[in-house]
Amino acid sequence: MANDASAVFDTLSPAVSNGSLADPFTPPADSSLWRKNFLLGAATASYQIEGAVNEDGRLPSIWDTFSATPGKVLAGDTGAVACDHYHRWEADVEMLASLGLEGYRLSIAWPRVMGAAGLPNRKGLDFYKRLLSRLKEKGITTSVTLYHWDLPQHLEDRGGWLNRDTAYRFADYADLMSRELAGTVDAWATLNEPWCSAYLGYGNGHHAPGLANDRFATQAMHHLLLAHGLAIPVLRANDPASQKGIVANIGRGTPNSDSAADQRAAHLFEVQHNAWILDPLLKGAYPQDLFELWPGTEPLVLDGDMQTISAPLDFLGINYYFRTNVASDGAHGFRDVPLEGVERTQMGWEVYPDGLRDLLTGFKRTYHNLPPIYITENGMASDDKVIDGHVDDTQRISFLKRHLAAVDQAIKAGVDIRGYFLWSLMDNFEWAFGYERRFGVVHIDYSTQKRTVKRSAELVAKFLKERKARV
Ligand code: IFM
Repeated sequence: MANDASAVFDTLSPAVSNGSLADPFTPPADSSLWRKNFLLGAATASYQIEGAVNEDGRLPSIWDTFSATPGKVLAGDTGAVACDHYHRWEADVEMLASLGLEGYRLSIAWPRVMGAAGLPNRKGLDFYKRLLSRLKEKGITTSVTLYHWDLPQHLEDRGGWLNRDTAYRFADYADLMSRELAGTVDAWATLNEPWCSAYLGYGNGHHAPGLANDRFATQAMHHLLLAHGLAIPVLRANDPASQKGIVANIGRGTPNSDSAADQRAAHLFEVQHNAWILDPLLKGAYPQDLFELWPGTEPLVLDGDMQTISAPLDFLGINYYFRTNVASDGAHGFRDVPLEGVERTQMGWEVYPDGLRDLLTGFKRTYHNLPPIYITENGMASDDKVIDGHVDDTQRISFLKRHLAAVDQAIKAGVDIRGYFLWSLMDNFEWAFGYERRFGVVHIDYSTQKRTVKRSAELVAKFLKERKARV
């Protein structure tokens, strides 16, 4: 974890490094965040930052196809260039290290590293080998996600996640990656946010591949979770020293009133967002309430699948962003009732740190085998502008402080939380919202690719430097 402390601050503004700027970020003295073994890092994902979609033998992914389809992505943006990280990775690693960030969560683009016949694409693999080796040289803990939504298009052409065979192809991919990259990866996550892949990709069509059918969503989810379960033993065999887990996005649903119907609606919201993924992983069964919400959508499950899916995990990655206030829809489900007068981000998402604490403590009560947790994503989008060379992202600073306080509260309530990754290291391609929504702690000028460290990143760096200096 040992970044060279002297490197920290190299990129920081004098107001921060000489202490003349008021510090609205640093956690209070009794916060668990001061523990040196609490990992603090940043996250990105391949399609959102790499660009270079046609280089070195990379094959098309479902997001190349989807973003090239008119009307699917705001302003017609695509990931073709993104942050040009494929070419600028060395400078980006320097930036990460100069901020003192201790961990980096990245994802591998499956279509960059594996051909349609399952053979390795050496040039693509070499990119990740160089990147991961450099991160290790810098003392940065590496957390690698195998699937952050960029499914090879040739697999989608054969049914994608609706085809059970895709789960076996994923296990082959996990096998190749863990044989090639063993020793440079501290933690492997199989999937990022299967809820988004299954529901947004196959249930409402807002994400690639753009299909919209609840029955498709539950079957795609089953195959995604099966892919995860098949990959875990492969990763264990090939890279025994690393941690293995999965990353789930979770949502807080609160009832609009005390009525039994609204309470039930909030329960169903959380079943659909959380238990749909966590129950199969941690209890080996789908929550039956899900099929009350979506009658007749039970996936086809073969003998042994649920045991495969519920193989023990070394960690669970949790991504949290906001809560949703809901009421009964008068039938089987819930409807959103947006609250007035609450703080929101550029995405329109409500800022609600208590939701993170409440969900984490709730999971500890619900799942007796809850693995150690990493917050693998948390952050917010704001319409950040560079003014006189600086980005004053005051809302983000406050957002991060409050969510880290919620993490501290959950730790103090007994939840085993080992680390936190900011989403995101840099502004990037925000899926259906293109480049308009800026989640980074580093600003990207997409016309020049200039990186500007935002105030939030400076304050995180300042805290990390102080923590490191403590005896
Ligand atoms: O940008 C995404 C990321 O790819 C997955 N989790 C949510 C982020 C913000 O929407």
